[in-house]
Amino acid sequence: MKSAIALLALFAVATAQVGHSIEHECPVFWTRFQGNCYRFFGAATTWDNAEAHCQEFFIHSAQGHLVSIHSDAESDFVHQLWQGSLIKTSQVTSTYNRATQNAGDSYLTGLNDKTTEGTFAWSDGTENDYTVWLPNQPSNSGNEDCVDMLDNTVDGTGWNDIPCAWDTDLPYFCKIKATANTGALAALLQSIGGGQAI
Ligand SMILES: [Ca+2]
Ligand SMILES: [Ca+2]
Repeated sequence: MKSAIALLALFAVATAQVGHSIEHECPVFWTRFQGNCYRFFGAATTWDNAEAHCQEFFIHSAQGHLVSIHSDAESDFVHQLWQGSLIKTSQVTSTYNRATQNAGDSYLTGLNDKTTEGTFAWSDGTENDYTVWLPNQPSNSGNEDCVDMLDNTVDGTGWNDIPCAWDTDLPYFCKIKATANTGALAALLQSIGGGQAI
């Protein structure tokens, strides 16, 4: 324990002296924001299928889940990523039509009240500490236990609880914790003369 504390102290000093910091990395096709990685999936599906797909991704011991949102900054970041990922209807050449299938103006989040009606929780287990519900939502109209982010000129921008297996499948965001850049750590230790593997 003492050696671990000593190493942490050494690293803190070294970081300050050399002016480096540990970077966090995301896999290819994932975009980092603060300590997490995000990825948009445009193939619309049900909430359960989307969550299962997100859980197939791992970075070391971290497992992916549908996106959780904890601040205006994070919400804005995901929103920008979403807008940058959307295909305009005019560019869709298949019979799949995002506009008529309502998939162009919303995406699934990990928020749900599947376990206890009215008690919402994130599928990644993080704290429920931020909300951006649309007016009069959550409504649980006809049993709605999953939550999407909606953005259109009629409803506005915010969350709405919807059926988990809707008649309209939706695209979704996955989120996973970024991994520390161990290469940067090794280079830093080398630069201060402590090139031993840890
Ligand atoms: Ca509900
Ligand atoms: Ca609703």
